[in-house]
Amino acid sequence: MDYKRVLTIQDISCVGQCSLTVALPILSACGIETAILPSAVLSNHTGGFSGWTFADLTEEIPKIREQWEKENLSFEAVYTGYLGSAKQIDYVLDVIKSRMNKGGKFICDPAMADNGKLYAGFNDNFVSAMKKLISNADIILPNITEACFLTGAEYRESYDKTYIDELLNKLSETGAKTVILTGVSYESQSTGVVVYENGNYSYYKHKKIKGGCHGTGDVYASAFTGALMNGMNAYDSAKIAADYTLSCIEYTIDDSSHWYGVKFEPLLGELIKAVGVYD
Ligand code: PXL
Repeated sequence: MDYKRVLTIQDISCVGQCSLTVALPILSACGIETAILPSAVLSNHTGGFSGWTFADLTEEIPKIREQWEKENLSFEAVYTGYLGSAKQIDYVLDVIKSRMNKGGKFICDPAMADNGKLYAGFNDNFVSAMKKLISNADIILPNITEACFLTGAEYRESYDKTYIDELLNKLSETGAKTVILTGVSYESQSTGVVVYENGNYSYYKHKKIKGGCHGTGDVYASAFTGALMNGMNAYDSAKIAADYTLSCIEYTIDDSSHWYGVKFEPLLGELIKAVGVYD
């Protein structure tokens, strides 16, 4: 397996097991050199805590890009997650255009919403900027809420295959080449991911655990990127990421004191094995 350098652009939530504190260890465990570009620094994430500090790093991004240009530092893939401002999105696109190797993959997790609502601090302006970002992506990993904001589709708690197919068609029209739609559940005991690529849909269904955990979208996108960078195709990467995320939720769900994230670290060995880092 080649040794690859990936850049991930998302926030540092100092506490809370999301974004860079999840992406960096997961990608490293997958044997990938991981460079980071923090979009913002928060004391903790915004999902469930009563408050947080927020230092926006938007204006650092062009300076960092210019310095990387001087050093001729480039990346085999760029994986973006939670971004700090709408303005930042143009800067992120400049980084990708300038620093991603030819033939590299841009993987975009449009992390901005869940359960029918935008995360605190995001607005329509941010959604418009995110639409522009996904139109440049090779692979996008929205959940259903994000898919609705990105396409203007109505958000529904319960739905059928026709609704999901229409959502996927609309998402593919945005310009992203491959769509991985997460959290697609047609029955109460199961959930899964739909992989849409070259006009074909594949559904990977797995057990559903009652009560969600925070940060699982970031665990999922990071494990997906790790598997993909190890040469797996999109469907196998989506499946490995789903199995790993499910294990993390099962390992955490009974510990009510751990409501803010999943205990993904003790299960990294499982992911390393599935991805075949040592094969
Ligand atoms: O997990 C997504 C995420 C990332 N970063 C911050 C967040 C959230 C979700 O709420 O608040 C700061």
